[in-house]
Amino acid sequence: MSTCTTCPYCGVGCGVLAGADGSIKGDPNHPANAGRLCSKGTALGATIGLEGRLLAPSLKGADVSWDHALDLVAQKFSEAIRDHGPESVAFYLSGQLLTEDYYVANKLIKGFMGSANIDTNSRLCMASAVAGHKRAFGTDTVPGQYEDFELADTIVLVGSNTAWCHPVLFRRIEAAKAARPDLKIVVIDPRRTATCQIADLHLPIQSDGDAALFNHLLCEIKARDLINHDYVNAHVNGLEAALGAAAQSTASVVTCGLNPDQINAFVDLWCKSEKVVTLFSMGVNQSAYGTDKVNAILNCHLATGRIGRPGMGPFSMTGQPNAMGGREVGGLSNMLASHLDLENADHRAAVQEFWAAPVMPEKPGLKAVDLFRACRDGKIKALWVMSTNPVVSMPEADFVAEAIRSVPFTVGSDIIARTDTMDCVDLRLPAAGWGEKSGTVTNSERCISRQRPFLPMPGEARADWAVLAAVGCRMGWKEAFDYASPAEVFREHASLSGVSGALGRDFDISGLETLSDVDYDHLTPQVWPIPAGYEVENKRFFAEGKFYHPDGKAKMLPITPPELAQPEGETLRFNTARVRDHWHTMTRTGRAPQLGAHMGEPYLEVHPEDALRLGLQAAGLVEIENSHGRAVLRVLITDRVQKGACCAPMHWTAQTAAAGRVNALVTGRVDAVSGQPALKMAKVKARAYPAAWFGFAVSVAEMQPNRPYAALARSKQGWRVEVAGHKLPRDWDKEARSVLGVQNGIISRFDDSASGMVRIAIHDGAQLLGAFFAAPEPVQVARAAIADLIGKDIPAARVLAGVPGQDQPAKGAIVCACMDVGRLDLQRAIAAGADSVPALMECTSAGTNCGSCKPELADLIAQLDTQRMAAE
Ligand SMILES: Nc1nc2c(c(=O)[nH]1)N[C@H]1C(S)=C(S)[C@@H](COP(=O)(O)OP(=O)(O)OC[C@H]3O[C@@H](n4cnc5c(=O)[nH]c(N)nc54)[C@H](O)[C@@H]3O)O[C@H]1N2
Ligand SMILES: Nc1nc2c(c(=O)[nH]1)N[C@H]1C(S)=C(S)[C@@H](COP(=O)(O)OP(=O)(O)OC[C@H]3O[C@@H](n4cnc5c(=O)[nH]c(N)nc54)[C@H](O)[C@@H]3O)O[C@H]1N2
Ligand code: SF4
Ligand SMILES: [Mo]
Repeated sequence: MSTCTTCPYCGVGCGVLAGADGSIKGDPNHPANAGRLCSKGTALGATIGLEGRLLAPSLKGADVSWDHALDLVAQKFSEAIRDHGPESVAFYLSGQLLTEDYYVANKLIKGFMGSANIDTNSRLCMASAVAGHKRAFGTDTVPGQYEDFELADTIVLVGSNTAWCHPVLFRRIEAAKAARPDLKIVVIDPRRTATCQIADLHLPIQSDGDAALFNHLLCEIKARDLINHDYVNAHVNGLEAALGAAAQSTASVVTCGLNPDQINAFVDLWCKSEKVVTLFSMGVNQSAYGTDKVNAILNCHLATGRIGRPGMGPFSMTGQPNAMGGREVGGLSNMLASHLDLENADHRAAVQEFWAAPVMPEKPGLKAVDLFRACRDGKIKALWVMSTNPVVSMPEADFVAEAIRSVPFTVGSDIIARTDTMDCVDLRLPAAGWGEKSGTVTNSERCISRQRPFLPMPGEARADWAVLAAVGCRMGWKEAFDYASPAEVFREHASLSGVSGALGRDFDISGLETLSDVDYDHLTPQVWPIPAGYEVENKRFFAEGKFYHPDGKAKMLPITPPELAQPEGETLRFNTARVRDHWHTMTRTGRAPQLGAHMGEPYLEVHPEDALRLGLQAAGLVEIENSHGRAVLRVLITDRVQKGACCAPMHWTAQTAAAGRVNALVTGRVDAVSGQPALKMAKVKARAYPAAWFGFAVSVAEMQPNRPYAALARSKQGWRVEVAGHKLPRDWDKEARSVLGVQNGIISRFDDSASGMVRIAIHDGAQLLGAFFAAPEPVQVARAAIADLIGKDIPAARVLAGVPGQDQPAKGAIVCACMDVGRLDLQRAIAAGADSVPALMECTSAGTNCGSCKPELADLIAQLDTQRMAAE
């Protein structure tokens, strides 16, 4: 028997069928995925074990009862409000909370504590899209549906690595293109990402060149007489001002890093297809000019009336599973609830009456970057962080750690006992995780789906909504927070949305306010709006105007593109991104061996010419530094990044790497309108890290990342680590034991004088406890094969050889996480004649499960083709 639930990772929001035994399948009946899952979704079963879980409340390291913990939170927040006013308390939350959790948190702090200091990691993610939508539409509405990608003639992906970050939507686009090769795909990204594999056109734009490019497009729309005057006259203000600003900035398109042919090809494609979808994601939002970039894109769709009809429109892709739900409950410090405005007195009065709330803040609270600054300045006396890891994910991450530590009373709610953030808080509260908790999430196309439990709550873990409600009750507001179930919370949320609907807002799900508990349990995926009393046939917005500014019209904005930062002297532009198989700070994906094998280390992509200039060696180490912090990363030399730029993934933490937390170097510079930080735009100095030795080790014990360079990953039977040191140890046996965390057992050792490699195996009887390889150069051993030997009865000679047995050819780095196929396996198959993706899939089985690695398979074939051509 399996339970029908929703994936807890990205905003595609795929339906999952989960068994209590950990079996995971895509739900064929979910409209988002129709049975598909990506590598992360497929591996969910490997992440639900109890390893590392926080199982009881703990105060400064000592377990305490829930009663004590809840009383303490209620007391500390009450005292702070009494002594220092409501602005002295704050919540920092997450788009990974369920709507029910989020609703209760927002109600508690805004309506009852009287503070608007509630912000969330969505500030780092969606805030510019929200602000851009509100400026243009008068509300934060994503007009389109996923189906539009299948109906479009041109799809433009701006600042989105869809292939890795929204893989199932990418699969849908891929399938649409296979069925209809005329469907054109454009990727606008400074890097050549895996997404470019299906692109007809890749525009390697300079970072933040987007507004200039879309302004230029707007000029061309006018020049080619493509302005939809009927639509604009009836439904849009601001055309002339927007055109004027665009005309003035025509020169700036020259500096956005593209040549005229590339620009014209893009303009031709966009102009020629009425059915054009422009998807945008973090390359647009995470910028000091993010909101302007969003409006530059929306301007082009409004001017042509290409919005809200099948196959066309702007599409802001949400990142987290419930980023959209967070917007619905008004989880940000400048929102109210149900898409109502905090600064609108009528809206405030309506919500206050609905909640029977004693107080209501009239001014927006602090946005994330300012919120942590206020913590450091001593203005915040009590802080609650829930379902997010800001010590890793916020800019100026070292400062954020210090800021959290300096608040007199801090609470962290997480499923994991030790995260970089949980290490900084006073009181740790164990949360029920995915598979244990119950509620709803809303995906990028406004589809509300249920997350249903299929596992018992472990230890003393509790659902986040229940913990928040219990604190509300203990603070004296029992009537408002005495919820019996998530269904009850959901009904109240739906009912409040009816108030919002009556005030003429877009978010209305009051049709769900009368769901019984049983109906809620059986709720099938539903796209909003869902008003009470009638069916909305067309789930798209704005085809017939009806915008949410007071006059019902949309607004085009005059956009002035920024002057683009040129690299100065030794500095490189520092971009940050995601990898295919890891989720954010890896607290869950880091537990699945198959996911750690794709990209096992924190790395820096650098252009070959920069690598040469800076003396960086392939697979060597690089140290990057600026006034905020430093990191040491593996060098990955590639022309996928531009000269003068570099890029690192955001995922590594102090728990998984020695110096891989790259947000220590990201500045807290924010967009003036949205407050979203420019997470993709720091500057760093880079130099080779002078390692005296490099090592690779596998152990049955959980190792610590405690060498100058260290990156830890889960392997099937134990742990694997990449390490390096800046001084040769005097005693290699001791060093090996220390790295491996194994003090017992017998050491066997082989020193290879030719290569300078030291090889050490530790056995307990016949069982291999650990293996350690070190050399003056990055070590070359068959990592996957050696990791597979750990914990087994294996003779020392076999381990020390450092090569796989004859029955087991070396795999190389894992490309297909589902079927465990490595780069070397694939290269051998290509050499043997598999010269297309289907052929490679057929003979290696790579890509045959979730298909997330297909762009990489195509890339490998292309690389070998290029090498062959060069050789001929
Ligand atoms: N595998 C995986 N998937 C995820 C997540 C994850 O952690 N792992 N996280 C989820 C979340 S919360 C989010 S928000 C989404 C993010 O999804 P994406 O936005 O696709 O992810 P990123 O890799 O952060 O950034 C996308 C691209 O923006 C480019 N970029 C940087 N600067 C600019 C610029 O100035 N202009 C343009 N046009 N592009 C630029 C980068 O080079 C990068 O390739 O992914 C979701 N899905
Ligand atoms: N440099 C750089 N920085 C970035 C980004 C970038 O592109 N570049 N992207 C930004 C974006 S878009 C985002 S969304 C953020 C994401 O950054 P974070 O939100 O900090 O990352 P996560 O690892 O997803 O953190 C979620 C935490 O919640 C815990 N958790 C899981 N389930 C539950 C639950 O049910 N209840 C509770 N209470 N806790 C739970 C997890 O163990 C984990 O510790 O990072 C941002 N930071
Ligand atoms: S695309 Fe992958 S990570 Fe995103 S919801 Fe679907 S299965 Fe989960
Ligand atoms: Mo995000």
